[in-house]
Amino acid sequence: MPPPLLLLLLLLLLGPLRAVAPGGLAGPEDPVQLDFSTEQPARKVSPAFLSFTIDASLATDPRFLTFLGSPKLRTLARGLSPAYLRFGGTKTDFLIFDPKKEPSFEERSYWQSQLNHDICKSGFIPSDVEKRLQLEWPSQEQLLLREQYFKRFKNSTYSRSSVDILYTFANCSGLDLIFGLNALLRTADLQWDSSNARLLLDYCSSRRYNISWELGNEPNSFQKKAGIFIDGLQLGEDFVKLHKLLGTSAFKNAKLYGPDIGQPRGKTVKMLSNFLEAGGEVIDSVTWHHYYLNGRTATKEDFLNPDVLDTFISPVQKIFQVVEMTRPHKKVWLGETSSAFGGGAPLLSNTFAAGFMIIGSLSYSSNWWAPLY
Ligand SMILES: *[C@@H]1O[C@H](CO)[C@@H](O)[C@H](O)[C@H]1NC(C)=O
Ligand SMILES: *[C@@H]1O[C@H](CO)[C@@H](O)[C@H](O)[C@H]1NC(C)=O
Ligand SMILES: CC(=O)N[C@H]1CO[C@H](CO)[C@@H](O)[C@@H]1O
Repeated sequence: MPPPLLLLLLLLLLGPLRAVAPGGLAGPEDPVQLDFSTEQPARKVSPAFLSFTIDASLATDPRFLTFLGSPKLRTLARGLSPAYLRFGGTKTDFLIFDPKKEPSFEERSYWQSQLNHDICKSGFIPSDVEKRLQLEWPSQEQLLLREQYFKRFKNSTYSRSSVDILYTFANCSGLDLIFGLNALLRTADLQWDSSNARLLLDYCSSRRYNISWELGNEPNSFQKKAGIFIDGLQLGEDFVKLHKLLGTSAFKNAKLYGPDIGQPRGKTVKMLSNFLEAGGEVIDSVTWHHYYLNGRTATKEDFLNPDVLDTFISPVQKIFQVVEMTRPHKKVWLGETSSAFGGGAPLLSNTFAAGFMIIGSLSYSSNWWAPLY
């Protein structure tokens, strides 16, 4: 049985095929009768297809990670289980693990509220702390959006406590955590510097956490984001290095996904192909990202335009072409997607209008069992 949400999407998917529009094309005001056939699913996808990402920028100020203790949020997240929870995004490559860092006051309140309780059933942070964080969130959100807009990212450190809060959220919600490691930590000769990853792996194995891994986010735009150019061959070698490191840790059997590249255009195609030559063997799925529109300029008409919906098809074909040539039969995952990049299009990405894009990706990806998050 697919989870209810998935089933709902499958039902919606059948809709357009059976739409009855008497007298030709319906105008915007004309009622259209939809007839759903629920006897046979049109296609089947992985039960974890509808997975999702928590943007790593949430850890920029770790006080806000305590939102993940909300029982309401956990209940909602549990509704998506079985699913992957990916912790990733641009900030992945600007986060540094500091095992000596002390938890913030808010994080300490979070842990105190969990004392003597079953960790998954315990209460949230005290309501005055929660209210203050909620009041402060809009200005934090503006700060994060500004960082994105100007492509000027600062390094932030995260503590053991931050890792614990994230893992607890995943585990208590029945989600499998995929953690994106910082790929911009580099030695003088531009090789990946694995020392910080090693610290994190040591900590996570001491806690017996079960985590899958990624390395870097949209490495095709490292130049733009950080002024460092890393080519596909180098990145492939970096993944091999990470795979070796996992092999000597408690994460011997952990999954590794990558390279989380953006749209397969121009040099990015070459990068993917070189990456797969050099490192394709050590990854469990090839991941790429898709966005339909730019959130700052997208209009309602764009969201409803079938030509915009169809722009998903050609990058999918391109990705499969490259994978087929370099690592045939490797699984391909849509590793991150949404209607519009740059924080989404206000009043559109978070409304019903964006549903058509989700359904579009679903109907097209379902041929390949590609999880969507
Ligand atoms: C982040 O830290 C790394 C490692 O110390 C350093 O190489 C990099 O330049 C820093 N990036 C920024 C934006 O400060
Ligand atoms: C770890 O999680 C994966 C799913 O991501 C699961 O298949 C595996 O059985 C788990 N391993 C352990 C030791 O619990
Ligand atoms: C490491 C850890 O805390 N794992 C727990 C995740 O949740 C399951 C139950 O859903 C526990 O059995 C594990 O011990």
